[in-house]
Amino acid sequence: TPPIRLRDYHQPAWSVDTVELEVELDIDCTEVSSRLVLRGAATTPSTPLRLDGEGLELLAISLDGKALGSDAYRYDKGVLEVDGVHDGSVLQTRVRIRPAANTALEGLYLSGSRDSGFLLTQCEAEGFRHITFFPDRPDVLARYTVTLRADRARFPVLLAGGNPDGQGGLADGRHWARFVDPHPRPSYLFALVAGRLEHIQREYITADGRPVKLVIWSEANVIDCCHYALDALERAMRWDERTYGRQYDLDVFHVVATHDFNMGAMENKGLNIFNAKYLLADPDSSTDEEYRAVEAVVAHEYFHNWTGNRVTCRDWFQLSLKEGLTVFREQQFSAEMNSPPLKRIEDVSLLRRTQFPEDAGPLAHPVRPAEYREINNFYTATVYEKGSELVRMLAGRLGQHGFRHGMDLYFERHDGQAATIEHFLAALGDANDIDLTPYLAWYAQPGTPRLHAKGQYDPARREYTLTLSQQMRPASSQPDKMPLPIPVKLSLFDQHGRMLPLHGEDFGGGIPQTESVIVLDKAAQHFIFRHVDAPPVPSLLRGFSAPVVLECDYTPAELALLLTHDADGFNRWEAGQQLAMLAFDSLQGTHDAKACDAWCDALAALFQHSTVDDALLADLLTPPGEIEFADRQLEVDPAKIHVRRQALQHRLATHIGAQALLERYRTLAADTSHRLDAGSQAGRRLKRRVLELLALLDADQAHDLAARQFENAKGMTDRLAALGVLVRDRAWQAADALVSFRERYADNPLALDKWFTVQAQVPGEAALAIVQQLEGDPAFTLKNPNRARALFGAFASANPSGFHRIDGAGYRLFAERLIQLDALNPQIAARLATAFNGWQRLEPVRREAARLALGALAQRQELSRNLGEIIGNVLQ
Ligand code: HT7
Ligand code: ZN
Repeated sequence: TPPIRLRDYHQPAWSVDTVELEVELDIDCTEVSSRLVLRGAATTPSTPLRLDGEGLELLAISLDGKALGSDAYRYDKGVLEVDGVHDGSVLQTRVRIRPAANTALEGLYLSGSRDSGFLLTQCEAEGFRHITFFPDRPDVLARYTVTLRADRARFPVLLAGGNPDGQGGLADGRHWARFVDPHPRPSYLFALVAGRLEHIQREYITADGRPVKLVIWSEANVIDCCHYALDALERAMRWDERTYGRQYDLDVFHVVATHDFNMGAMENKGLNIFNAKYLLADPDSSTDEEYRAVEAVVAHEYFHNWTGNRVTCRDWFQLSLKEGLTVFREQQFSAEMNSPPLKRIEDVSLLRRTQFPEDAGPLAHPVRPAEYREINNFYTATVYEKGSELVRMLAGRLGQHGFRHGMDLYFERHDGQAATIEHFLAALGDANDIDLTPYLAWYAQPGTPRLHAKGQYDPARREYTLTLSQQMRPASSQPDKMPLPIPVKLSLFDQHGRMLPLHGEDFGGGIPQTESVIVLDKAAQHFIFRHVDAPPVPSLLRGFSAPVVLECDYTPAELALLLTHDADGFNRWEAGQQLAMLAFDSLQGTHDAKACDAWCDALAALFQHSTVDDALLADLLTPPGEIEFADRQLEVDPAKIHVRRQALQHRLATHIGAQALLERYRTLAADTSHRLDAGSQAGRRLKRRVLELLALLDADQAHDLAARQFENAKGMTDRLAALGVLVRDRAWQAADALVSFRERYADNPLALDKWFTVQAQVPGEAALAIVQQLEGDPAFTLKNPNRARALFGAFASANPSGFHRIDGAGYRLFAERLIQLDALNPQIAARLATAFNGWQRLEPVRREAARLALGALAQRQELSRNLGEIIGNVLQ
């Protein structure tokens, strides 16, 4: 089938005013009756109505009250075509669907066991067509009334999006509940849930004084783990009122946790559904990082109520309109709730680990893709994370108040509409009288731009000239790339690490500032700084002001100066990362050995005279990951990268010294409480890093400490950190620890996932046998996405030295499992398969092995459209 193209977009010929759904729920056989009131946008009434419908057993169909004969409609290849429809027509259908047989987790499906599990839906992007016939596209906005009927004993709780509108009993032990949503919405936001669930709830009063019932639902055994999410939800609601003036707009807000979910969560109107991993939190089974993730995802889904639901996307090419914007809003929120520099470090690391490699290989696509075959494959780091970076640049360009005005205008203009990225830029621009259309190029061009910076000091004129230039590697599909507007936030430092006031035409009048933003919008530009007494050290791209790769030939001493003195935590970390890159190069002989010493000396000094907080220190002591190192290599040997990165860390540990590490560990370990405040979290983060460094110097000592930490840990953060050290080092204490962890968490799927992951991440050749053994564990199943990701995602995407074995056995095993998984759940198979991205840059032996495995996969006839598209693209 040909791809779907942005340039082929046409408004729908028919839209839908109202939808009335009646759902007779049953695990094996559910019947869905629908009544659609149709609106003819078509000028020609003869245009047949075309509705999407996948795998539906059509039981009855009528138009304007008359049953249709088989000559009046056609149902073939996922489309129902109906003749004789006119403006105001009423189409009624009744279909049968089979939730228990649905392993793809798209449409209506069963979570958990037949006896005790519950029914739920997932409709984004195109799941509604698996439930009933409908124009299943985001630009058809309709008002929904949903009536659910089911056996009361088996399905005591019945939920759908919108406000409750009655409930009651029926004959034969059945009952019903009705929900009405006053807000027109696209079909992808439809949701229902039915089963035995417990809840916690609280009343929330909006800024306007309206009461809203907030309810979180889960299976009974984990309902006590939902309190943190409820608190986070309330924080997010207040924040959106305060920051964007946005209030919640229904009487109830339901949130449901499931262990069977393809993604993180889903923002269905009034009925959010969450992967349990991002909703449940308790100290015994969740790490500090997971607590932060729960807060972030709860906020993200809530923020969608305005950026996504009230203003939705015209078509799926505009996906970043809601996702990039909502990720940005979540990043702002999380930074405010926690620590801005730590949040920025976390987000930029994620971008570099996931989006940069995506943008550098055959899966690269613009933030607004031009075409796709399977939209589910485009929920990518580029659409989400790079999309958020683009919004960040726009927000930076407009300033806090300008951005708020722009957002106000965007909501004012497009509330209740399906909008495009052009609409968004126009609203932001119009509210500020600024033309933002040059930023459209960022949405259209794939690839990470390179920003080259070169400084020159003229002592006679006391001038420093910074020359910035941008390059894009031309991708075959887009040979003529436009220069992009690249905002570069910068400061200058003197040799003592003091910030200099910025003088010059480019830096405004008035009192000189020490930080400024210049915008490079040509291929190259010079910027002149005046009254500079000595050669300065520029701190560029502060706060990561644009999603680019900075190329600047800093000396190790200059980077060490920034690492030691920059007052901004993010930039301090960034200088350390750049210096670690040079240090890494020095270990492979491609850079001056001084870099390694400079990195180690600067960090050892910071370690001793701790002038930064513990969490930032932990991040400073962590070099870039193996994937980031690989991203800079022309030819990648993952085993060598692993060994060199270990050697780099060994050097660092040696510089700090075993004694200093041990002492710091003991000091940090003296706090045995498990509180969630920032200070306690920071302490645990540093303790883990110190233990990891110590393990490189004195393995016996570190393993003893780790074993003790594992036994005495009060919470999951310490327990998992200790287990990680033991398992990765293959310490003799690891076996007992694994058994004890396995027993302790036998009934806790989220904790068991961590048990699988920690073992799948054992570096090097040993990983494959471990993964094979874990596949045989009774708790392993490919049917559960979290479990499949915990084992195979961790192995293939997060363990480069384990997956990329030189004999290709990692690729072969993984490819076989992808085939099995594809038959069950194509979305998850396709997502996991992206682990093959970048295979073309592997050294020749591994490259050939990967090519063979991928070639064999591509030959398979039975591949889903999801997996087929990823394999086809990766092979390009
Ligand atoms: N908007 C949600 C996307 C989503 C999804 C997409 C495809 C398949 C399954 C899915 N589950 C959720 C998630 C979000 O970004 O908030
Ligand atoms: Zn989202």
